[in-house]
Amino acid sequence: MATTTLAQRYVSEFAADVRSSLTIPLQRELPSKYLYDEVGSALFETICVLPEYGLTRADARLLRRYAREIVSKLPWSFHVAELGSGSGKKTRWILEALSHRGQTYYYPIEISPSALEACEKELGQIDMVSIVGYERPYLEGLRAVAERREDGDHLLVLFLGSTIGNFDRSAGDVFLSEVRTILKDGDALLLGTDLVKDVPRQLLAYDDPAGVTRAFNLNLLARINRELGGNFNLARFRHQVRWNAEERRIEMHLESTGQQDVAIHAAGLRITLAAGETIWTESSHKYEPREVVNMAKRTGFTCAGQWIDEEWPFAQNLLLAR
Ligand code: AVI
Repeated sequence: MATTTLAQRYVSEFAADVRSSLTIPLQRELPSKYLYDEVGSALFETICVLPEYGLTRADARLLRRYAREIVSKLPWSFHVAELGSGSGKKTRWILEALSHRGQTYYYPIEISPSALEACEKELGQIDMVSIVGYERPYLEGLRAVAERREDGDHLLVLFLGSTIGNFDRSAGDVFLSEVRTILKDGDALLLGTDLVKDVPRQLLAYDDPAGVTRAFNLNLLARINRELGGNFNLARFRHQVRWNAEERRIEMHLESTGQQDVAIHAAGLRITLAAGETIWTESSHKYEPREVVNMAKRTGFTCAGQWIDEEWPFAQNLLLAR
């Protein structure tokens, strides 16, 4: 009997997700997690250095300036688990601040092996810090980290870069509650959240003049062509960015510039897009500082501190598991 390899299972999961999301009535969608193949991840790294996208710099600035103060709110020594570490650059400040208290274990949790490797290279040299990477999805990795700890060890979970904003608000609550069930009383979560700011500035951050975010968005169609045998004609799609005031979120769409047929072989799918119809590819929710305090309460945490960047409204929120 033929066995299914991991790679085959992954392709069929991707194909099934593409099929179900592209056939949603009224508004077609594609899941934003598929934006991050090797090309998409490289484009995202470039987005992070764009002058119009201040989010990543604000996140890093806060950690550089306040890591010691943040860590001073934690009563004992902590091991650190990071959900989606990326290259790990921003994490240095927190690890350095914690390592003054003694040996610190750092567990980056990442599905991308190349990001894990980059992270180990970047942070491997810090005195008193030992790194053990987990190539797993966030919650699965966090469970594995929590299981290996000894009685009396405390965990600080990092969820930086406002990745929480890519979840719908209700899914964000579910995710934080799940993190909370894995943690013990006295553990902590440092959560980065991008804050609501003036609309033109927010729109420009997702529709930069150099077209990097446009390429990031279109790469999702290119990826479907490459991996699932799709025939999207990228020249017939426009990158569209909207501010949804009611939901307080940026939405990225791909707009079909004319009526067109698309076939995706591995998904067994044929669709016709109307002129002006869009495929919704990502949401990026923005928060009010107070809202994060309430979100913490609803999901089993207490907000022990909030640090806000002046240049680009963004908050680091220290949440204690109570
Ligand atoms: C990863 N995430 C927090 C980014 C954001 O701002 O929502 C992804 C991104 N999409 C377009 N530009 C950046």
